[in-house]
Amino acid sequence: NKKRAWSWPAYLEEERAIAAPVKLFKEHQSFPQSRNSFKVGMKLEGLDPSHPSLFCVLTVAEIQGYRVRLHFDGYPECYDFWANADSWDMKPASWCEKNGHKLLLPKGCKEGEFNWNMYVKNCRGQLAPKHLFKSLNTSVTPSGFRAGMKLEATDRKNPLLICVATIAAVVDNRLLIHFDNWDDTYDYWCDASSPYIHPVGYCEEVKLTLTTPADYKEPKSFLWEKYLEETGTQAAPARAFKPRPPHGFNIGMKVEAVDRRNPMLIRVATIVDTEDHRLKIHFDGWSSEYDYWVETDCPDLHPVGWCQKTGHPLQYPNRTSDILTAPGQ
Ligand code: MLY
Repeated sequence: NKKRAWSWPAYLEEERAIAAPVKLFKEHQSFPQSRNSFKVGMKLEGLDPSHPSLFCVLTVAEIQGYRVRLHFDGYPECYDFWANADSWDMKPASWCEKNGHKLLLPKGCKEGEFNWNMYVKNCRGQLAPKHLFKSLNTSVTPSGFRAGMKLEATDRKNPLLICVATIAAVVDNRLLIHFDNWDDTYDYWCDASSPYIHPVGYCEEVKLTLTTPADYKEPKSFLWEKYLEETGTQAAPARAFKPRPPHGFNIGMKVEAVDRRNPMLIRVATIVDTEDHRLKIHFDGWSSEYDYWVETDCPDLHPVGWCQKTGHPLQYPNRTSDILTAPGQ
């Protein structure tokens, strides 16, 4: 019963598989240039992944290689989530105030009375120093998108709907998409290359149904020209949209991917299906009931070798002889 240490090269050979080429990954998925210098206890501002229009007060609760577990101050641990240290969604203290975004305060703090310096002093915490935020130093090319402009966007929570939408905010090269007359729970951030945003007139051109704003008086007779006039707004210019080239990932390629059911784990995985902008991930040695679809630019997807390079544990495949299936299968 000789056991050799598991290794990617041996595994790829054994499986006669190839690693997904590094050039197919976005910079934020690929090997980082710097170390993760966040420390447990550091406080910051960041997006709530399940309500991305909201910035919240967060504390680093755990470090694992290049990843951090973030905790919402004043809320139960069950809301904690993992992010990469270079995530754009993490900002230093007072970033919201400087950039005109609302900050959701820790539970119990009163609006207008919150002050970062007092707050960290009172809870004997520390602010995460500015230089740790890689996302602050990204160079940005002007895009032509401005807050308030209208467009047609897929509702990511109801992906069959393409709807009348507004750019609620522009920060760096990111756009906050909001759906007209709906609350902000459907909002999401994307960039100019997102496949989920289109210029005004797109649905008409490709003969799809455009979902009009909630409570729009006569949805059947919706006309963009009229709506823009009624709302005193402008359409986002078509030239600002920069469609993505095809992704290049193929079925059978191996990757390292975060386990959605236990997001602290990264596992050996295989691409088992592809769409224009999504990949189906299978965890090697596990039942396909755990397969899931991810966006090709998802920050939880990494090239082979990422865990080793960043000092994160990698979950090796189960041996095929003990494939785990759910009871009843
Ligand atoms: N069934 C959902 C659909 C909401 C769609 C919201 N989009 C258009 C922003 C509901 O009625 O709640």
